[in-house]
Amino acid sequence: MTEETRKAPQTAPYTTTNAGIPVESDEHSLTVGPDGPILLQDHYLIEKMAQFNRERVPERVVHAKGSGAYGFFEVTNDVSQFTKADLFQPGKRTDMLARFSTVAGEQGSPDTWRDPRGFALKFYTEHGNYDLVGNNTPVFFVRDPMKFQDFIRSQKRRPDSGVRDHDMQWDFWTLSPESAHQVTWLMGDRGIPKTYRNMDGFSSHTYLWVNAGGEKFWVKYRFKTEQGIEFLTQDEADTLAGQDGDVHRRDLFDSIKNGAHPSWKLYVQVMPFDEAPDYRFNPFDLTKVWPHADYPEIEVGRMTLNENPEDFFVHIEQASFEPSNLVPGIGPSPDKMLLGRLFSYPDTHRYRIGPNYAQLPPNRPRSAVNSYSKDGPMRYEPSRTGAVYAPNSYGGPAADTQRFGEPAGWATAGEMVHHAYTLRRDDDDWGQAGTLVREVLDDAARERLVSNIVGHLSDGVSKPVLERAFAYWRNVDKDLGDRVSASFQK
Ligand code: HDE
Repeated sequence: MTEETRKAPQTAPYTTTNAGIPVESDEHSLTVGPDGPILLQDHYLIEKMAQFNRERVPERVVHAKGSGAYGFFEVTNDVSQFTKADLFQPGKRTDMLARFSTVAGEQGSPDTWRDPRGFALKFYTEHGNYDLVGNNTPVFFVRDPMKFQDFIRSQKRRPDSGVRDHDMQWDFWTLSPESAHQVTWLMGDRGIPKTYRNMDGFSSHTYLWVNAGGEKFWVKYRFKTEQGIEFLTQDEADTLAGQDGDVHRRDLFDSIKNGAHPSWKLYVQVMPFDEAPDYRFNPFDLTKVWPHADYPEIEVGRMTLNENPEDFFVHIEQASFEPSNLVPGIGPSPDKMLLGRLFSYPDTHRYRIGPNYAQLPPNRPRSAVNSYSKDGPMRYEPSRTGAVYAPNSYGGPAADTQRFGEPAGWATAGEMVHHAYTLRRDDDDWGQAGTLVREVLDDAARERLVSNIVGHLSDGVSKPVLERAFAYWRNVDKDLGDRVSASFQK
């Protein structure tokens, strides 16, 4: 006999198993007598334990801690002369999903650690999902995907003690001078935004845009926060890390719940296709920006986040962003990092979520899917094609290059080499970082930069690495390096 100790309120639904069968008890397992052994036939108990053991999927190998919301993107300026992508056509409004994140921390890590922030967007366009998976900084630490794995390991935990280690971080950075521009951003005020709502988002990479006439342009995107840029000092961030590790997650959720819908204006810098070969910086090098004096910002539209996820795991943890999701009118550039990412993201999703991840609610396109993919673990949608092979004579889908054109690409030729980019006139690793320090930061921001660097370097960095760090900062800016070094002579 089973016994219910608490009666369900009349309005509440009755509990069922995963198969919808009414259960006999929410609180007591099925036993032989009140004290007796548990029976294997208590299927509901076993289902509960087994389900619990499988509640987690692997966390993202980077960007594990994040928050997200749904919203929409609306076009406010006519950029159809540059791209035919449907989401950027005049008058268009497109539903979307955004996820913001820190990079190096795990799922439970504090939101206020110094780190770049991910700025991942998925637009549900008429021609499938367009994903723009950027950061809150316009540049990155390395420029070749070969170094990404090493870079991330230097930022994560040591294999022996399992703790993070500033010596590893500075060792890698100072041996990789291309990191200087991004590390300058990171050590400055933008390294800890006040909330996810108070930061800008960048494509970081250069992308290719193609208009209806087939003309090509190179573009960089920037989403400017309409809440204003605000940041936390190191002390404020450290205090918050102890008090409320989820402060940014809470802020985003509560703002949207309370009707304060955060928004960002999108601008692009557009470079005519033929200007790339002679531009003074390599326009595809992810450690460089295009100065606004060379390529001014052009308004495109506004994104607004107005809907919290109904279930965090379903909609945010399982959200799968991939730079390979490019729609007609948008293509990749020769940026080596971007090309590496085209492979890496769908690969991680197949491992982390499963091969049918694209069918889950946050990832499911809102336009028709007529692919020839079929079956596999946890398949949810039936195969949509009448015929399961192509070509076929039974009316199955057929690729339509007449309508959508050839893939957006560029011509290329040359020997196969393992080599760095060819240097341009103004290409060096320190120049743009130095300009940021001297021309963008004011005195107070420079002071905080010095103090943040010194604080970071004071935490377990070995003598030889420390010496290299002084040289690194002197290369960025002589005065800055001298000030950092002087703090250690006191
Ligand atoms: Fe990522 N990155 N990344 N990344 N990245 C991932 O994908 C990777 C890079 C960025 O909210 C992973 O789904 C490689 C640059 C964001 O779900 C993984 C390279 C930029 C997010 C991966 C890069 C980013 C990720 C981990 C060098 C800014 C979170 C889990 C070639 C422009 C997306 C996952 C979200 C996540 C690989 C470099 C941004 C492992 C190989 C540059 C915002 O696939």
